[in-house]
Amino acid sequence: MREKLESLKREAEEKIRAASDPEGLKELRVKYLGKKGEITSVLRGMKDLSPEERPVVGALANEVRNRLEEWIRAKESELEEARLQARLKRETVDVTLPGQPRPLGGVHPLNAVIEQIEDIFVGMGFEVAEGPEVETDYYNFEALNLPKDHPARDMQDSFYITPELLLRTQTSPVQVRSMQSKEGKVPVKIICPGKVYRRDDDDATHSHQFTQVEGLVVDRGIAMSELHGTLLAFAEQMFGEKLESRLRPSYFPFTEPSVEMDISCVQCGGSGCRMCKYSGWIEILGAGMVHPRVLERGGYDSERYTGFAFGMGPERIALLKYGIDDIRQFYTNDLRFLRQFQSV
Ligand code: 2NL
Repeated sequence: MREKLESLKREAEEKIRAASDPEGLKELRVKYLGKKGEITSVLRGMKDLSPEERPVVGALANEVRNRLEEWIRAKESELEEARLQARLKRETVDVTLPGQPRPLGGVHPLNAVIEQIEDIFVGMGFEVAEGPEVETDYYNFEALNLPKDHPARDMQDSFYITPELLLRTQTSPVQVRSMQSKEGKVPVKIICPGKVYRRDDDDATHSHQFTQVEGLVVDRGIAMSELHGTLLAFAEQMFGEKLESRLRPSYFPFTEPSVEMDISCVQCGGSGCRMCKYSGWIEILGAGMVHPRVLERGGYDSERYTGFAFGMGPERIALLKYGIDDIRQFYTNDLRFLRQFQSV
C-alpha cells in the first residue's frame, strides 16, 4: 500500500504540474482527493492492514493528501494569475491614445440671426409668440385689413390648400391670435418669428419659403416716437452704435401711417457703394402704427388704444450682416458655406 501511495503521489504531481487550465485541475482534484477518489479508496483498504502497519500507512496517506492539496492550490493560483494577466493584456486601454474626433455642428447663420433678433427684443421686454404655419384666410388676410379683392390675395401669390386654408404669407396672423387671446388686456408686447411662404420663383433675392420676425406693441398712448426709439435701439444692437437711421413714408394695408426704416450703409458707412446702390442707405424693415381696423379685429378699442408694428426678414438682415450675396445659400446646405459660421 505504501508503494501504491508513493506512485499515486508521483503520478498526481506529474499531472498537476502539467495542468493547463482551472477546469482540468478541478478534475484532478476530484480524481485524487474526491469522495470516490484514489486516496479515499486507498484509505478504505486500510481495514485489511495489521494494527502495526495501520498508523504508519495512515500517516503516509494523510501526508500524500496534504501534499496533493498543497500542489493543487498552488497550481490553482498560478493558473488564475495567468488567466488574469492574459485578460489584462487583452483588455488594456491606452488612455494616452488620441480620441476619435466627433464632427460638431453649428448654429445655422439664419437661426443665429433670428435668435439674436429675439434676444434684442426680449431685452426690451418683448415676449416671443408662435403660431400655426397653415392659416385660415381670415387670420392671414381678412383680420389684417386685406379685403377679398386686395391684389395681395391673388391665388397666384399664395400656397392655398383649400379656398379657406393657406400657408401663411406673413407671421402677422400670430399677432392677431395673440391680441385676441389677451382679451383686451394691455400691454401687448410680442415678437413673432417663423417661416412664411409665398409663390415666387427662387433667385438670388427671392425664395418661396423664407422667415420673418414681426413685432407688435399695443397700449395706451403708443405713438410713432415709441416705434422709432424701439427700432433704433434694435438697429444699433444689431448693426452697431455708430449708425444713422431714417424713417421713410411707405404703405402697408395693416398700418397707418406706414414707414420703412433705413440705416446708413453697413458696407460703406454712407459714402456710397454697390451694396447700397450708391445711396448711402440700406432698408432693413417695414413698420407703422397699427391700423384701427386691425386693432378692432384683435379685440382692442381703437379709440382708447394705439399700437405700432413692424416686420423684417432675417434673411435680409443676415445678408447685410455677413455680406452674403445670394439668399439660396441659406437653403441649399452647402457645407463649405455653413462651416464659415460654426462659431456663431
Ligand atoms: C415688411 C413689413 C410689416 C407689420 C409688418 C403688422 C402686424 C399686425 C398689425 C399691423 Cl398684427 N402690422 N405687421 C406691420 C408693418 C410692416 O412688415 O417689410 N416685412 C418684411
